[in-house]
Amino acid sequence: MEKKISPSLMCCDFFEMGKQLSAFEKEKIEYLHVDVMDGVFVPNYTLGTDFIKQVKKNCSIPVDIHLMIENPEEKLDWFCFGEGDIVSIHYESTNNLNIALKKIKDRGAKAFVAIKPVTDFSVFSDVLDLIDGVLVMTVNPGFAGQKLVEGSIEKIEKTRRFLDEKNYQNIEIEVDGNVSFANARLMSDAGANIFVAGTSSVFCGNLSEGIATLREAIK
Ligand code: S6P
Ligand code: MG
Repeated sequence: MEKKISPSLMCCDFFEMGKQLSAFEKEKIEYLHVDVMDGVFVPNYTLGTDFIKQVKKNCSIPVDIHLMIENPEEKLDWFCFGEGDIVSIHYESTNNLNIALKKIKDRGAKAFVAIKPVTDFSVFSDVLDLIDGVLVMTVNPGFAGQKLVEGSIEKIEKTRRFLDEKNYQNIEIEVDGNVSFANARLMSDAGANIFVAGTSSVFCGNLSEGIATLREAIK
C-alpha cells in the first residue's frame, strides 16, 4: 500500500503557517492532519471549524481531520470536508458509530475509526464495510510530544493481520503519536501506511529535511 505522510498542524508554527503549508505542497505531502478536541473527550482544546475552512481555502492538500469530540455524528455538519479528505472518529466517542461513518461517506470523504491505546483492535469488526481506514493511536490522545505507549508496534501488526485475514487488505492503517524516524520504520514494517508527523519528526528541525528523512524511514 502507498505510504503517506500527514503532518500534524497543531505542531506548526502558527506565525509561519503560510510558509509551512507551501513547503508541504512543494514536498508533495499527502494529507494535513488536523486535531480537533472538545475538552471533554480529551483534556485539551486545539483546532476547529474555522481553522479547517481557512486551510481548505488556502491549500490544495486534502485534510485528515481527527475528531476527538463526544458524539461526533451530531457535529459533522459543522465541519468543512469532502471528496478526498479523511475524517476519523473515535470508537470510544459515540454509541452511533455506523451513523457517524455513513454521514462521512455520504459527503465523499474517507471514513476512519480511531482507537485509543487501551481499546482493542478488533472493536471495528462490525463496521468493516463502512470504513476506509483505522487510526491506531500510539499515544493517549490530547497532547503532542508524548512517548510511544508500550505494545503499540505489536498492536499495529495485529491490526494489519486481523484486517488481512478478514479480506480487507484495502483498509488503511494510520498511526498517530510519537512517530519518530525510528518508530516510523517499525510502524511501517508492522503494516501502517499513513504516518502522522509531529514534534518527533518533521517539526523537530528543518521541515524539508525532516520530510525526506521520514520518507526514507517508511520506504
Ligand atoms: C494527539 C494528537 C496527535 C498529535 C501528534 C503529535 O492527541 O492526536 O495528532 O498532534 O501525536 O506528534 P508527536 O510527534 O508530537 O507525538
Ligand atoms: Mg491526531
